[in-house]
Amino acid sequence: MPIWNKEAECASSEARQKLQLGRLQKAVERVYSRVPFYRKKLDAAGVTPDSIGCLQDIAKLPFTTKSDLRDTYPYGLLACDQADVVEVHTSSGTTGTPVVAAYTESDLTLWGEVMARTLSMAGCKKGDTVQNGYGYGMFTGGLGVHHGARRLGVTLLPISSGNTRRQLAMMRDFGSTLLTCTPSYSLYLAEAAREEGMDFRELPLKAGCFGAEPWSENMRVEIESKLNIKAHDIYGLTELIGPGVASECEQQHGMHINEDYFYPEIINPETGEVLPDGEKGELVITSLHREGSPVLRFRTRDITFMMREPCACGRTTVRIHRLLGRTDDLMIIRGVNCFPSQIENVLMRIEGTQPHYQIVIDRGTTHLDEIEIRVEVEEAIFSDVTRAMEHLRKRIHDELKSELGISAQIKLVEPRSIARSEGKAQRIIDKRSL
Ligand code: DLL
Repeated sequence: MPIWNKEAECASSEARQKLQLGRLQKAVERVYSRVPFYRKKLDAAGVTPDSIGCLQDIAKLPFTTKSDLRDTYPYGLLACDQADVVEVHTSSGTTGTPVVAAYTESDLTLWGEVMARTLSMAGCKKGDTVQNGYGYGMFTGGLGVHHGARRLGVTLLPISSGNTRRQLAMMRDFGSTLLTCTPSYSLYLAEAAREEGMDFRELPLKAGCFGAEPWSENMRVEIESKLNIKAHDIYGLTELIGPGVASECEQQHGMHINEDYFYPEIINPETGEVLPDGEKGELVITSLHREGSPVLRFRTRDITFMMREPCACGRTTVRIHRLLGRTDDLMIIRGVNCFPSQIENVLMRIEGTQPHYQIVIDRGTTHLDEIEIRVEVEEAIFSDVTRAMEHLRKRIHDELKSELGISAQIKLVEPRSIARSEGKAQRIIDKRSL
Protein backbone atom coordinates (compact mmCIF):
# COMPACT_ATOMS: atom_id res chain seq x y z
CA MET A 1 0.00 0.00 0.00
CA PRO A 2 1.37 3.46 -0.83
CA ILE A 3 2.61 5.68 2.00
CA TRP A 4 1.90 9.25 0.99
CA ASN A 5 4.51 11.00 3.12
CA LYS A 6 7.18 8.61 4.44
CA GLU A 7 9.16 11.37 6.07
CA ALA A 8 6.26 12.45 8.26
CA GLU A 9 4.44 9.16 8.72
CA CYS A 10 7.50 6.99 9.39
CA ALA A 11 9.60 9.51 11.37
CA SER A 12 11.60 8.38 14.40
CA SER A 13 10.01 9.26 17.71
CA GLU A 14 12.85 11.71 18.54
CA ALA A 15 12.41 13.59 15.26
CA ARG A 16 8.66 13.65 15.66
CA GLN A 17 8.72 14.85 19.25
CA LYS A 18 11.12 17.63 18.36
CA LEU A 19 8.77 18.77 15.60
CA GLN A 20 5.75 18.51 17.89
CA LEU A 21 7.37 20.56 20.64
CA GLY A 22 8.36 23.35 18.26
CA ARG A 23 4.87 23.42 16.79
CA LEU A 24 3.17 23.29 20.19
CA GLN A 25 5.18 26.27 21.39
CA LYS A 26 4.23 28.21 18.27
CA ALA A 27 0.57 27.22 18.58
CA VAL A 28 0.40 28.45 22.19
CA GLU A 29 2.20 31.65 21.22
CA ARG A 30 -0.23 32.16 18.33
CA VAL A 31 -3.43 31.86 20.35
CA TYR A 32 -1.95 33.80 23.28
CA SER A 33 -1.09 36.74 21.11
CA ARG A 34 -4.10 36.66 18.78
CA VAL A 35 -7.14 35.31 20.63
CA PRO A 36 -8.31 37.24 23.72
CA PHE A 37 -10.35 34.19 24.84
CA TYR A 38 -7.23 32.02 25.03
CA ARG A 39 -5.08 34.74 26.57
CA LYS A 40 -7.62 35.13 29.38
CA LYS A 41 -7.82 31.39 29.90
CA LEU A 42 -4.06 30.90 29.89
CA ASP A 43 -3.55 33.87 32.23
CA ALA A 44 -6.11 32.41 34.62
CA ALA A 45 -4.21 29.11 34.58
CA GLY A 46 -0.94 30.98 35.17
CA VAL A 47 0.54 29.76 31.89
CA THR A 48 2.39 31.76 29.25
CA PRO A 49 3.88 30.52 25.98
CA ASP A 50 7.23 30.29 27.83
CA SER A 51 5.79 27.67 30.18
CA ILE A 52 6.04 25.01 27.46
CA GLY A 53 9.56 23.60 27.78
CA CYS A 54 8.76 19.97 26.91
CA LEU A 55 5.81 18.04 25.49
CA GLN A 56 4.61 16.94 28.93
CA ASP A 57 4.04 20.61 29.76
CA ILE A 58 0.94 20.40 27.59
CA ALA A 59 -0.82 19.16 30.74
CA LYS A 60 -0.48 22.69 32.15
CA LEU A 61 -2.76 24.07 29.45
CA PRO A 62 -6.49 24.41 30.14
CA PHE A 63 -8.93 22.30 28.14
CA THR A 64 -11.13 23.71 25.39
CA THR A 65 -14.71 22.43 25.15
CA LYS A 66 -17.42 22.42 22.54
CA SER A 67 -19.29 25.04 24.52
CA ASP A 68 -16.25 27.36 24.45
CA LEU A 69 -16.45 27.18 20.67
CA ARG A 70 -20.17 27.66 20.64
CA ASP A 71 -20.12 30.61 23.04
CA THR A 72 -17.69 32.47 20.81
CA TYR A 73 -19.73 31.95 17.61
CA PRO A 74 -19.00 32.88 14.90
CA TYR A 75 -15.45 34.24 14.86
CA GLY A 76 -14.54 34.68 18.54
CA LEU A 77 -11.71 32.12 18.40
CA LEU A 78 -10.33 33.16 15.05
CA ALA A 79 -6.54 33.28 15.15
CA CYS A 80 -5.98 34.94 11.78
CA ASP A 81 -7.29 37.96 9.93
CA GLN A 82 -10.79 37.33 8.67
CA ALA A 83 -9.59 38.34 5.22
CA ASP A 84 -7.30 35.30 5.22
CA VAL A 85 -10.16 32.85 5.79
CA VAL A 86 -10.80 31.04 2.51
CA GLU A 87 -13.27 28.35 3.64
CA VAL A 88 -15.62 27.86 6.57
CA HIS A 89 -17.30 24.71 7.89
CA THR A 90 -19.68 24.21 10.79
CA SER A 91 -21.11 21.44 12.92
CA SER A 92 -23.86 21.56 15.49
CA GLY A 93 -23.44 22.42 19.16
CA THR A 94 -25.66 21.32 22.06
CA THR A 95 -28.02 24.26 21.77
CA GLY A 96 -28.09 24.48 18.06
CA THR A 97 -25.50 27.25 17.82
CA PRO A 98 -23.02 25.90 15.32
CA VAL A 99 -19.36 25.33 15.98
CA VAL A 100 -17.25 27.14 13.39
CA ALA A 101 -14.05 25.98 11.74
CA ALA A 102 -12.23 28.56 9.63
CA TYR A 103 -9.49 27.61 7.17
CA THR A 104 -6.73 29.72 5.72
CA GLU A 105 -4.98 28.68 2.52
CA SER A 106 -2.31 26.95 4.61
CA ASP A 107 -5.01 25.12 6.62
CA LEU A 108 -6.46 23.78 3.38
CA THR A 109 -3.02 22.59 2.30
CA LEU A 110 -2.72 20.81 5.64
CA TRP A 111 -6.16 19.25 5.16
CA GLY A 112 -5.29 18.09 1.65
CA GLU A 113 -2.09 16.55 3.00
CA VAL A 114 -3.72 14.55 5.81
CA MET A 115 -6.55 13.42 3.55
CA ALA A 116 -4.06 12.37 0.86
CA ARG A 117 -2.48 10.21 3.59
CA THR A 118 -5.92 8.84 4.50
CA LEU A 119 -6.78 7.86 0.94
CA SER A 120 -3.30 6.37 0.39
CA MET A 121 -3.77 4.19 3.46
CA ALA A 122 -6.75 2.65 1.68
CA GLY A 123 -4.50 1.87 -1.30
CA CYS A 124 -5.55 4.86 -3.40
CA LYS A 125 -3.05 6.30 -5.88
CA LYS A 126 -2.91 8.18 -9.17
CA GLY A 127 -5.05 6.40 -11.72
CA ASP A 128 -7.76 5.56 -9.17
CA THR A 129 -11.29 6.93 -9.32
CA VAL A 130 -12.68 8.18 -6.00
CA GLN A 131 -16.44 8.31 -5.63
CA ASN A 132 -17.03 10.85 -2.88
CA GLY A 133 -20.40 10.13 -1.32
CA TYR A 134 -19.91 12.33 1.76
CA GLY A 135 -22.13 15.40 1.84
CA TYR A 136 -20.72 18.59 0.36
CA GLY A 137 -21.61 21.80 2.15
CA MET A 138 -20.99 23.02 5.67
CA PHE A 139 -20.30 19.41 6.78
CA THR A 140 -16.58 18.64 6.53
CA GLY A 141 -16.88 15.15 4.99
CA GLY A 142 -17.39 16.06 1.33
CA LEU A 143 -14.81 18.82 1.00
CA GLY A 144 -12.29 17.05 3.24
CA VAL A 145 -12.13 14.08 0.89
CA HIS A 146 -12.24 16.49 -2.03
CA HIS A 147 -9.10 18.35 -0.94
CA GLY A 148 -7.27 15.06 -0.32
CA ALA A 149 -8.23 13.63 -3.70
CA ARG A 150 -7.09 16.81 -5.45
CA ARG A 151 -3.77 16.59 -3.68
CA LEU A 152 -3.35 12.95 -4.65
CA GLY A 153 -4.19 13.70 -8.27
CA VAL A 154 -6.78 10.96 -8.65
CA THR A 155 -9.98 11.12 -10.70
CA LEU A 156 -12.64 12.51 -8.40
CA LEU A 157 -16.39 12.08 -8.63
CA PRO A 158 -17.83 14.75 -6.29
CA ILE A 159 -21.27 13.16 -6.26
CA SER A 160 -22.02 14.07 -2.61
CA SER A 161 -24.46 12.10 -0.44
CA GLY A 162 -27.79 10.61 -1.46
CA ASN A 163 -29.18 9.97 -4.93
CA THR A 164 -28.62 6.26 -4.65
CA ARG A 165 -29.52 5.22 -8.19
CA ARG A 166 -27.14 7.77 -9.60
CA GLN A 167 -24.40 6.63 -7.21
CA LEU A 168 -24.72 3.11 -8.55
CA ALA A 169 -24.80 4.21 -12.17
CA MET A 170 -21.70 6.39 -11.73
CA MET A 171 -19.90 3.61 -9.94
CA ARG A 172 -20.57 1.26 -12.81
CA ASP A 173 -20.01 3.72 -15.67
CA PHE A 174 -16.88 5.40 -14.35
CA GLY A 175 -15.40 2.31 -12.71
CA SER A 176 -14.97 3.86 -9.25
CA THR A 177 -12.19 2.13 -7.34
CA LEU A 178 -12.62 3.84 -3.95
CA LEU A 179 -15.84 4.81 -2.19
CA THR A 180 -16.05 7.40 0.57
CA CYS A 181 -19.31 7.77 2.52
CA THR A 182 -20.77 6.92 5.92
CA PRO A 183 -20.62 3.19 6.75
CA SER A 184 -24.40 2.95 6.99
CA TYR A 185 -24.81 4.49 3.55
CA SER A 186 -22.42 1.96 2.03
CA LEU A 187 -24.72 -0.83 3.20
CA TYR A 188 -27.69 1.00 1.80
CA LEU A 189 -25.91 1.19 -1.55
CA ALA A 190 -25.25 -2.55 -1.38
CA GLU A 191 -28.91 -3.22 -0.76
CA ALA A 192 -30.02 -0.96 -3.60
CA ALA A 193 -27.46 -2.56 -5.94
CA ARG A 194 -28.88 -5.97 -5.20
CA GLU A 195 -32.36 -4.77 -6.06
CA GLU A 196 -31.06 -3.43 -9.35
CA GLY A 197 -29.33 -6.69 -10.11
CA MET A 198 -25.88 -5.14 -9.84
CA ASP A 199 -23.09 -7.40 -8.64
CA PHE A 200 -20.21 -5.79 -6.76
CA ARG A 201 -17.94 -8.68 -7.71
CA GLU A 202 -18.07 -7.42 -11.27
CA LEU A 203 -17.09 -3.85 -10.36
CA PRO A 204 -13.52 -2.53 -9.97
CA LEU A 205 -14.35 -1.04 -6.53
CA LYS A 206 -11.61 -2.20 -4.14
CA ALA A 207 -11.80 -0.14 -0.95
CA GLY A 208 -13.79 2.39 1.04
CA CYS A 209 -13.03 5.06 3.68
CA PHE A 210 -15.88 5.11 6.16
CA GLY A 211 -16.46 7.32 9.20
CA ALA A 212 -18.37 10.28 10.64
CA GLU A 213 -20.57 7.96 12.71
CA PRO A 214 -20.06 5.01 15.05
CA TRP A 215 -19.74 1.57 13.49
CA SER A 216 -18.50 -1.82 14.61
CA GLU A 217 -16.27 -4.70 13.55
CA ASN A 218 -19.41 -6.66 12.67
CA MET A 219 -20.50 -3.92 10.39
CA ARG A 220 -17.07 -3.96 8.77
CA VAL A 221 -17.46 -7.68 8.03
CA GLU A 222 -20.84 -7.01 6.48
CA ILE A 223 -19.63 -4.09 4.34
CA GLU A 224 -16.55 -5.99 3.16
CA SER A 225 -18.55 -9.00 2.09
CA LYS A 226 -21.50 -7.14 0.56
CA LEU A 227 -19.42 -4.63 -1.41
CA ASN A 228 -16.48 -6.97 -1.97
CA ILE A 229 -13.99 -4.33 -0.77
CA LYS A 230 -11.68 -3.50 2.11
CA ALA A 231 -13.39 -1.12 4.54
CA HIS A 232 -11.21 1.43 6.36
CA ASP A 233 -12.24 3.37 9.43
CA ILE A 234 -11.51 7.11 9.25
CA TYR A 235 -11.92 9.63 12.05
CA GLY A 236 -12.04 13.35 12.45
CA LEU A 237 -14.12 16.23 13.74
CA THR A 238 -14.95 19.73 12.63
CA GLU A 239 -13.27 21.36 15.62
CA LEU A 240 -9.88 19.94 14.60
CA ILE A 241 -10.22 20.00 10.78
CA GLY A 242 -12.85 17.42 9.74
CA PRO A 243 -11.84 13.98 8.45
CA GLY A 244 -8.07 13.44 8.36
CA VAL A 245 -7.26 13.39 12.07
CA ALA A 246 -6.75 9.60 12.16
CA SER A 247 -7.19 6.78 9.64
CA GLU A 248 -6.70 3.07 9.26
CA CYS A 249 -3.94 1.55 7.13
CA GLU A 250 -4.14 -1.85 5.42
CA GLN A 251 -3.54 -3.59 8.76
CA GLN A 252 -6.99 -2.36 9.87
CA HIS A 253 -5.89 -2.38 13.46
CA GLY A 254 -6.49 1.06 14.89
CA MET A 255 -6.31 4.47 13.23
CA HIS A 256 -2.97 6.24 12.79
CA ILE A 257 -3.12 9.78 14.13
CA ASN A 258 -1.44 12.44 12.02
CA GLU A 259 0.67 13.35 15.01
CA ASP A 260 2.71 16.01 13.28
CA TYR A 261 -0.48 18.09 13.10
CA PHE A 262 -2.68 16.73 15.91
CA TYR A 263 -1.34 16.01 19.39
CA PRO A 264 -3.44 13.36 21.14
CA GLU A 265 -3.92 12.66 24.84
CA ILE A 266 -6.28 10.33 26.67
CA ILE A 267 -7.75 11.68 29.89
CA ASN A 268 -10.01 10.49 32.64
CA PRO A 269 -13.19 12.41 31.71
CA GLU A 270 -14.13 12.87 35.36
CA THR A 271 -10.85 14.16 36.76
CA GLY A 272 -9.09 15.50 33.67
CA GLU A 273 -5.99 13.47 34.60
CA VAL A 274 -3.84 12.28 31.65
CA LEU A 275 -3.89 8.48 31.35
CA PRO A 276 -1.07 6.21 30.17
CA ASP A 277 -1.10 4.53 26.74
CA GLY A 278 -3.49 1.60 26.55
CA GLU A 279 -5.93 3.00 29.08
CA LYS A 280 -9.41 3.82 27.96
CA GLY A 281 -10.65 7.40 28.32
CA GLU A 282 -11.64 10.58 26.54
CA LEU A 283 -9.58 11.65 23.56
CA VAL A 284 -8.23 15.18 23.82
CA ILE A 285 -6.51 16.74 20.81
CA THR A 286 -4.43 19.87 20.28
CA SER A 287 -3.98 21.23 16.78
CA LEU A 288 -0.28 21.88 16.23
CA HIS A 289 -0.31 23.73 12.95
CA ARG A 290 -3.64 25.45 12.32
CA GLU A 291 -3.83 29.14 11.45
CA GLY A 292 -7.58 29.88 11.30
CA SER A 293 -9.12 27.85 14.11
CA PRO A 294 -6.40 26.36 16.29
CA VAL A 295 -7.57 24.59 19.44
CA LEU A 296 -5.68 23.73 22.61
CA ARG A 297 -6.53 20.43 24.31
CA PHE A 298 -9.96 20.06 22.73
CA ARG A 299 -12.17 17.59 24.60
CA THR A 300 -13.62 15.43 21.85
CA ARG A 301 -15.94 13.45 24.18
CA ASP A 302 -14.97 10.40 22.13
CA ILE A 303 -13.85 7.35 24.08
CA THR A 304 -10.91 5.24 22.89
CA PHE A 305 -7.34 4.25 23.86
CA MET A 306 -3.93 4.68 22.29
CA MET A 307 -1.78 1.92 20.85
CA ARG A 308 1.90 2.67 20.53
CA GLU A 309 3.18 -0.76 19.45
CA PRO A 310 4.85 -0.68 16.02
CA CYS A 311 2.48 -1.25 13.11
CA ALA A 312 3.37 -3.70 10.33
CA CYS A 313 2.62 -1.04 7.70
CA GLY A 314 5.81 0.81 8.61
CA ARG A 315 4.16 3.98 9.88
CA THR A 316 5.39 5.02 13.30
CA THR A 317 2.46 7.23 14.26
CA VAL A 318 0.44 6.31 17.33
CA ARG A 319 -2.92 4.64 16.70
CA ILE A 320 -6.30 5.02 18.39
CA HIS A 321 -8.63 2.08 18.74
CA ARG A 322 -11.96 2.15 16.89
CA LEU A 323 -14.15 4.55 18.88
CA LEU A 324 -15.87 2.96 21.85
CA GLY A 325 -18.55 5.56 22.57
CA ARG A 326 -18.98 9.10 23.79
CA THR A 327 -19.08 10.76 27.18
CA ASP A 328 -22.13 12.83 26.24
CA ASP A 329 -25.43 12.10 24.59
CA LEU A 330 -24.56 13.30 21.11
CA MET A 331 -26.59 11.30 18.60
CA ILE A 332 -25.34 10.84 15.07
CA ILE A 333 -28.20 10.14 12.71
CA ARG A 334 -27.26 9.49 9.11
CA GLY A 335 -24.09 11.45 9.78
CA VAL A 336 -25.98 14.47 11.15
CA ASN A 337 -24.93 15.32 14.69
CA CYS A 338 -27.66 16.32 17.08
CA PHE A 339 -28.25 16.44 20.82
CA PRO A 340 -31.56 15.36 22.41
CA SER A 341 -31.73 18.81 23.99
CA GLN A 342 -31.99 20.34 20.52
CA ILE A 343 -34.94 18.12 19.72
CA GLU A 344 -36.47 18.99 23.06
CA ASN A 345 -36.10 22.71 22.35
CA VAL A 346 -38.04 22.36 19.13
CA LEU A 347 -40.75 20.16 20.67
CA MET A 348 -41.26 22.36 23.66
CA ARG A 349 -41.84 25.56 21.81
CA ILE A 350 -44.62 24.03 19.72
CA GLU A 351 -48.00 24.54 21.30
CA GLY A 352 -50.01 21.41 22.03
CA THR A 353 -47.09 19.17 23.00
CA GLN A 354 -46.29 17.98 26.51
CA PRO A 355 -42.78 17.74 27.98
CA HIS A 356 -42.84 13.96 27.72
CA TYR A 357 -41.17 12.40 24.76
CA GLN A 358 -38.99 9.56 23.64
CA ILE A 359 -36.53 9.32 20.80
CA VAL A 360 -36.21 5.90 19.20
CA ILE A 361 -33.34 5.30 16.80
CA ASP A 362 -33.13 2.17 14.71
CA ARG A 363 -31.45 0.92 11.62
CA GLY A 364 -34.21 -0.36 9.42
CA THR A 365 -34.03 -2.97 6.72
CA THR A 366 -32.38 -0.32 4.56
CA HIS A 367 -29.46 -0.09 7.06
CA LEU A 368 -30.01 3.65 7.30
CA ASP A 369 -30.69 5.30 10.63
CA GLU A 370 -34.33 5.93 11.26
CA ILE A 371 -35.54 8.14 14.04
CA GLU A 372 -38.98 8.12 15.58
CA ILE A 373 -40.04 10.72 18.08
CA ARG A 374 -42.95 9.86 20.33
CA VAL A 375 -44.42 12.89 21.97
CA GLU A 376 -47.37 13.27 24.25
CA VAL A 377 -49.94 15.84 23.21
CA GLU A 378 -52.54 17.73 25.19
CA GLU A 379 -55.77 15.95 25.94
CA ALA A 380 -57.82 18.43 23.90
CA ILE A 381 -55.77 17.85 20.79
CA PHE A 382 -55.66 14.10 21.21
CA SER A 383 -59.41 13.84 21.35
CA ASP A 384 -59.88 16.39 18.59
CA VAL A 385 -60.39 15.71 14.92
CA THR A 386 -57.57 14.02 13.05
CA ARG A 387 -56.88 17.19 11.12
CA ALA A 388 -55.48 18.96 14.18
CA MET A 389 -53.28 15.95 14.96
CA GLU A 390 -52.02 15.81 11.41
CA HIS A 391 -51.28 19.51 11.39
CA LEU A 392 -49.30 19.24 14.61
CA ARG A 393 -47.40 16.19 13.40
CA LYS A 394 -46.40 17.93 10.21
CA ARG A 395 -45.35 21.07 12.02
CA ILE A 396 -43.05 19.14 14.37
CA HIS A 397 -41.59 17.21 11.46
CA ASP A 398 -40.93 20.32 9.38
CA GLU A 399 -39.40 22.34 12.19
CA LEU A 400 -37.04 19.52 13.13
CA LYS A 401 -36.09 19.17 9.50
CA SER A 402 -35.39 22.81 8.89
CA GLU A 403 -33.66 23.47 12.19
CA LEU A 404 -31.66 20.30 12.78
CA GLY A 405 -31.58 18.69 9.36
CA ILE A 406 -33.10 15.43 10.56
CA SER A 407 -36.13 13.80 9.07
CA ALA A 408 -37.98 12.06 11.88
CA GLN A 409 -41.16 10.02 12.03
CA ILE A 410 -43.40 11.80 14.50
CA LYS A 411 -45.79 9.75 16.56
CA LEU A 412 -48.23 11.72 18.68
CA VAL A 413 -49.26 9.70 21.69
CA GLU A 414 -51.89 9.97 24.39
CA PRO A 415 -51.25 12.00 27.54
CA ARG A 416 -49.52 9.90 30.25
CA SER A 417 -48.68 7.06 27.87
CA ILE A 418 -44.90 7.44 28.04
CA ALA A 419 -43.46 5.72 31.10
CA ARG A 420 -42.40 8.15 33.82
CA SER A 421 -39.15 7.63 35.59
CA GLU A 422 -38.07 8.50 39.09
CA GLY A 423 -34.48 9.04 38.14
CA LYS A 424 -33.10 10.11 34.82
CA ALA A 425 -35.77 9.91 32.18
CA GLN A 426 -34.97 7.45 29.47
CA ARG A 427 -35.41 9.72 26.53
CA ILE A 428 -33.37 7.84 23.99
CA ILE A 429 -33.87 4.27 22.92
CA ASP A 430 -31.08 3.35 20.54
CA LYS A 431 -31.86 0.04 18.90
CA ARG A 432 -29.03 0.17 16.38
CA SER A 433 -26.88 -2.87 16.91
CA LEU A 434 -23.42 -1.54 16.28
O1 DLL B 1 -17.93 13.67 11.16
C1 DLL B 1 -15.81 14.43 10.28
C2 DLL B 1 -15.72 13.22 9.41
C3 DLL B 1 -16.24 13.24 8.14
C4 DLL B 1 -15.07 12.07 9.87
C5 DLL B 1 -16.11 12.13 7.32
C6 DLL B 1 -14.95 10.96 9.07
C7 DLL B 1 -15.48 10.99 7.79
P1 DLL B 1 -18.29 16.12 12.84
O2 DLL B 1 -19.52 16.25 12.04
O3 DLL B 1 -17.78 17.31 13.57
O4 DLL B 1 -17.10 15.67 11.92
O5 DLL B 1 -18.52 14.93 13.87
C8 DLL B 1 -17.46 14.52 14.70
O6 DLL B 1 -18.32 12.25 14.69
O7 DLL B 1 -16.49 13.48 17.51
C9 DLL B 1 -17.22 11.33 16.57
O8 DLL B 1 -18.11 11.27 17.67
C10 DLL B 1 -17.97 11.01 15.28
N1 DLL B 1 -17.09 10.25 14.36
C11 DLL B 1 -16.32 10.73 13.37
N2 DLL B 1 -15.64 9.72 12.78
C12 DLL B 1 -15.98 8.56 13.43
C13 DLL B 1 -15.61 7.19 13.32
C14 DLL B 1 -17.06 14.53 11.14
N3 DLL B 1 -14.75 6.75 12.40
C15 DLL B 1 -17.90 13.34 15.54
N4 DLL B 1 -16.16 6.32 14.21
C16 DLL B 1 -16.75 12.75 16.34
C17 DLL B 1 -17.04 6.74 15.15
C18 DLL B 1 -16.90 8.93 14.45
N5 DLL B 1 -17.43 8.02 15.28
